[in-house]
Amino acid sequence: MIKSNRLLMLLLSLFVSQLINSQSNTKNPNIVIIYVDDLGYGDIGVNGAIGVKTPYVDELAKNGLNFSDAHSSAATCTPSRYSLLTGSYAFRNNAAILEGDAPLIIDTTKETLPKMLQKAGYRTGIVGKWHLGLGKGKIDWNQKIPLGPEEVGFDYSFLIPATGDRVPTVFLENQEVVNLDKNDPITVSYGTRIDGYPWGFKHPELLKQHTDPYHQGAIINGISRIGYMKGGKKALWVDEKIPFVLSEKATNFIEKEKENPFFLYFSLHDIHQPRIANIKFVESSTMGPRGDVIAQMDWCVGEITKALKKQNLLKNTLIVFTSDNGPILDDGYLDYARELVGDHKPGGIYKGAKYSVFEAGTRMPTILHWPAKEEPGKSDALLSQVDLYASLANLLNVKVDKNAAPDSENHLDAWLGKSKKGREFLLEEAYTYGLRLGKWKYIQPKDKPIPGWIANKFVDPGFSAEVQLFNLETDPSEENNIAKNNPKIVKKMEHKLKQILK
Ligand code: NG6
Ligand code: CA
Repeated sequence: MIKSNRLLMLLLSLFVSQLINSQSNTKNPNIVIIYVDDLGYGDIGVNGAIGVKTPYVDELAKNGLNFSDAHSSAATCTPSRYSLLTGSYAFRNNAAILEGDAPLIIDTTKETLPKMLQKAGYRTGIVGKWHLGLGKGKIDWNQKIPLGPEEVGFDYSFLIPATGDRVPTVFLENQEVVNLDKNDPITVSYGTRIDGYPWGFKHPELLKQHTDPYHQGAIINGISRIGYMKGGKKALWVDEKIPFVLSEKATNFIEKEKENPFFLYFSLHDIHQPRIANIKFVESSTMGPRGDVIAQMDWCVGEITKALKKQNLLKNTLIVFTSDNGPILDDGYLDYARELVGDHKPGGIYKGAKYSVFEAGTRMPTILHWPAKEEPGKSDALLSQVDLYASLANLLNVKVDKNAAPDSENHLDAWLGKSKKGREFLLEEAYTYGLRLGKWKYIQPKDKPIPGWIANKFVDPGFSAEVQLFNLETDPSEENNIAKNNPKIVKKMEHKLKQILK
């Protein structure tokens, strides 16, 4: 009797655990976007990286889908992030690289990607780089900042406000400076020089890394930044610890929200300058600082996958791993990165880099990992990050608000590997426009000079006074301009671009 009772209990508990399992498989997935800063197509192991190993990212690719023709919407940060979160092209809002005290550029009356996910019952959080502006005008860093991630749709935020090379170099948690001492208030200025932290051009002896004329403002932690700053001494971040702080905040969020479907936008800063790897990663690549911070970024990715595994959530979490713009080599700071030594190609076989309208400017390393619903493999579907909004809304059966996401197309089947067909046309925003139509790549002519500050020896912005057309099937590195031989295609692309920009 006792024995049969036990058997019954055992069967019952098996049945219940089956039920729970099957429920967790049908439940809406958690969504994690790991957004890396300035990581190039060729900078990860699975895409041919030579100078650095990225085992955690490679593991995601092995068990997920690795895309070879997926794009950020622009070749710089703010525009790409703007498009990702609003489903709208950056040119519609003149979104361009912002200074550290710029106002919020997202319209808070409109639906955004995180707001759409909140509608679907998600808890939403951002940890890491923001760079979309804050507040309405002059920011008082000593109060809660009135406009930011919360008004854009994030329930929780822990931010690097702009970039590592811009002041203020402090974290914000839910729009308040972390560790602010009221007796040492923060002032930030991007115009007038203010006394406070010494200035780079006056005190080169205080610098760990020498730099160009544009990064000569406040020296903090031995690095002179863009902009001037005073106060907030206890709140200053330590660059070398950023990856640990961010990974901890991100894994805490996962732990806290494990019972809900959650959306985590984990926005890393590592590859962006200043690159100052933690000692744990120094010399972990053969490429100097730029390779070391790629290894550091990979470690952060591992922290996320481990945290999801620990909570038994990895299987039903949809992870998108990608980057905001192409690879940047030495840009400002003389960090003596050796990224071009040996065969490592930051942009893979593609031409250009960050800022460039050539393919490497926007063709991003992109992996989608969702073991519960997706077969591992590779895809060459033409996709843009601007489409994640509509595609995720489709996945969750949420209606996108009619005033929102005007440029976002639903390509869920392509993102999940069920179809090889992505976009017909794809816009690439840089200092001019690029347009893709299948194998064709059109570049709008532009005869303006290159902005002074990007005219360094590593940046080829890719525009010229002549119209350019490339056949990427036979010429993936955009070497032979065949516009003259293909007037019909050029016309078609010109026409389409005009239509988009109208
Ligand atoms: C540029 C900065 C560069 C970097 C970039 C933003 C100069 C010379 N260069 O203005 O250091 O901060 O802005 O990069 O000032 S992004 O990835 O956030 O777009
Ligand atoms: Ca970037």
